Amino acid sequence: MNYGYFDNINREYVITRPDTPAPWANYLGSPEYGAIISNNAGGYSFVKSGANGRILRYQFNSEDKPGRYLYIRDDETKDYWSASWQPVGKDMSTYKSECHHGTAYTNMIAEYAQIKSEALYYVPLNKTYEVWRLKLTNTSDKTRKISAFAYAEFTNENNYEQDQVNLQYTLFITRTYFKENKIVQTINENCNNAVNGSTGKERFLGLAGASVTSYNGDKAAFLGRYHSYGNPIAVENGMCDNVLNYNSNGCGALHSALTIEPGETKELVFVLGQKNNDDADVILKQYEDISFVETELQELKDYWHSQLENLNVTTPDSAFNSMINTWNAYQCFITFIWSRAASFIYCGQRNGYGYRDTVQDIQGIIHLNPELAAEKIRFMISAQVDNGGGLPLVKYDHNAGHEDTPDDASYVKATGHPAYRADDALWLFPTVYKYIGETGNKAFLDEVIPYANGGEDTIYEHLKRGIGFSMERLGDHKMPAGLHADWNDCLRLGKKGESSFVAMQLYYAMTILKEYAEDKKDSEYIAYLTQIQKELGDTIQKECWEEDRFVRGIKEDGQVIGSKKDIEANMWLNPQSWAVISGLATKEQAELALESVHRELNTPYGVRVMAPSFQKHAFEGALALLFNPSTKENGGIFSQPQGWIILAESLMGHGNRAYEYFRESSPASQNDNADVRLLEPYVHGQFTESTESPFEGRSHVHWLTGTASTVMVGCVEGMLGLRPDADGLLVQPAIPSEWKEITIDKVFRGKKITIKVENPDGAEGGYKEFYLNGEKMDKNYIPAESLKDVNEVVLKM
Ligand code: IFM
Repeated sequence: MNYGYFDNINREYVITRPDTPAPWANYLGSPEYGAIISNNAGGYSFVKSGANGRILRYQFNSEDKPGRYLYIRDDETKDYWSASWQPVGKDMSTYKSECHHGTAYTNMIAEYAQIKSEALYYVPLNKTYEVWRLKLTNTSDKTRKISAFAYAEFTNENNYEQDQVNLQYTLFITRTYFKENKIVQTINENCNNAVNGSTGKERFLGLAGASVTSYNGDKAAFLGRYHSYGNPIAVENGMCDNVLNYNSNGCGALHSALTIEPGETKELVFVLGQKNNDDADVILKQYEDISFVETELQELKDYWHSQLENLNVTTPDSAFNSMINTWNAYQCFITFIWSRAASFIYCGQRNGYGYRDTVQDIQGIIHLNPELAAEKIRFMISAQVDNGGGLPLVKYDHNAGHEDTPDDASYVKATGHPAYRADDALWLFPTVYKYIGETGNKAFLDEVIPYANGGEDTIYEHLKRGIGFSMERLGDHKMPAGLHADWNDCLRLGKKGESSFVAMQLYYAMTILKEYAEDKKDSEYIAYLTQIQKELGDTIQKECWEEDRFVRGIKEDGQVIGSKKDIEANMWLNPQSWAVISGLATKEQAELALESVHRELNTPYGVRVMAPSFQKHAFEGALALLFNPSTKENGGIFSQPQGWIILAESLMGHGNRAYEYFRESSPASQNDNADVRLLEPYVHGQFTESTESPFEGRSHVHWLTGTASTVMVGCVEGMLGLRPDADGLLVQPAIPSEWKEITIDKVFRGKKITIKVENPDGAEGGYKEFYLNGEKMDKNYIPAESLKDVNEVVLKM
């Protein structure tokens, strides 16, 4: 069963049935002013921090309520409904609706009782307030008396936990006022610096384009006793009773009574934000000319669509196209901007960026906006400690050069991160490599960036210290020590335990840095890297290769983890994919390991992170045991590694396998399986339940996941084979045999390239001929200096 479709032209996902199996969300604004909205208008807003700047209340782990509600009432029949299907929830046989989730806007179109409504929600570009535009059209042939109500449930305190639980305090600190055309809510209004230096706050919900007929600033007065969001007494009565809150829960509720002639459309603009009265007036004034909304909407679309323009692919699979051209790309931007700040699962409590998550997130947008990526790379490098390790959590108020580190009790107390993780800084290597490849900006390596705790160095030297960090912390077998954890937060091998995954990351980092060292003719360092990489490679081969797989690691006490002999967890995904990505595996090992993955870990919904799940034979430190079998790190289909296995298969020229894995795990490919998957068919989640779960195929933790970037990289560098390096672009697709032709439009260093891949014989990798602007090339490589402004490339497979 499906609940909607991809509109690729408008870059929208259109929900045609509102009773989706979960709230299907969209992101508006940015964490400066962030808003999350579901297809039933559930959601919340905040200023700067999901946890400390919450202005709209939302009940987590509940029923997608409350939200930005717009109610419509026929004042003659007294029937009422909402512009989103919920909260009133009219019978779907008479209530028709479409929710258009677009790039940073959501538009809900509904028709009921011969009134067509359009509720458009957005945060104007670079602004810190939100707009709800309600359009009402009378599609009947008689004059209609219609009441429109807007309802916003303000928190009583910006800290969302305080708002939810510290009621003996928070219920008594707010008031609402009706001022002209708006409800103004004050918090601690007498407080201006008088107590603890704190200042009061003001929020508002205002109306432009019509006059306010009645209002409420008190939640209980608007909803009524024993009523709820689905049947507020004010809407039932067709009139608010103008009660404001004092020592109770506040809200903004505005009612406007309208007369709409046949065929006529009336528009109202509600604006919400955390602003004082004067600023709110200035903001509202702009919307007196209602066409301003269209201007702002166009601005938003132009901005976002321009962000997505650098790559456009046309393949025979529209799910692949929708994901790569719009939705996966858009999700990459959302994870890049929002990190793990706020969703319907993340309540916003994190006070910083996870190091590895953020450095990984950057990878997803490099091909679309490399300079935006570069800014964040610089920022993350400034969070590298002078010992070469990354700060596990980079605080939102990170002050490069002046930070404490995991060696300081103060850092541990402030962040809850007790120690360094083995992998954090190693993610910098592929990320920097991708940026330099996309731009050709080798001078990036010479930029000087501070260390988190003082001192500064060029990026090149920062990278050297990254290698040094691992090399100074080797375990007994001379592989990098596991420290607190590696990519897998649930795997505690012990401080001196060793992770094969990190060893492979380090091996790969050395390859990347050697390329830069060669460019810089840093001969002493090249010799050093060559030697340590050889030793590391030999060690991994000796300690970690077992017949047809690489093991997952070695515990501090010498126990091998992920051995074929183990009863549980005897096959792990990441060491197999990374053995290929890192270039460590021989061809024979790569083929064997990838085949083992397919045989032992593949399921109809993607590849399990390991199997069998821990149940009775977990080792001490296998925290995955905390989860039910086939869930998350305990044998679930962790989504992030799907990107790595797609990449690994592609690097081996296995287009059919790469595509098989893409289809199994891609949200768009499961558009018709929404009742099983539950999550939005346009975004990746964190994981999918696998075979031992009674709910195999159900996915969880929407939107904010590193999966966006890894799958993007797996598809773009892997399947499409677009692999830039400092000097040009390698084109090496690995596509399913059934794709006879694909076209890729890419902007590369400001030049347009159209790549036509012709595959008449049904190959899945490799190429026979390669042409650049009609000239046959001896390799499938485009030297950057040969590019014209507009280029035609043909690759015959
Ligand atoms: O790698 C981690 C990530 O940093 C946070 N979510 C879970 C992943 C796997 O443990």
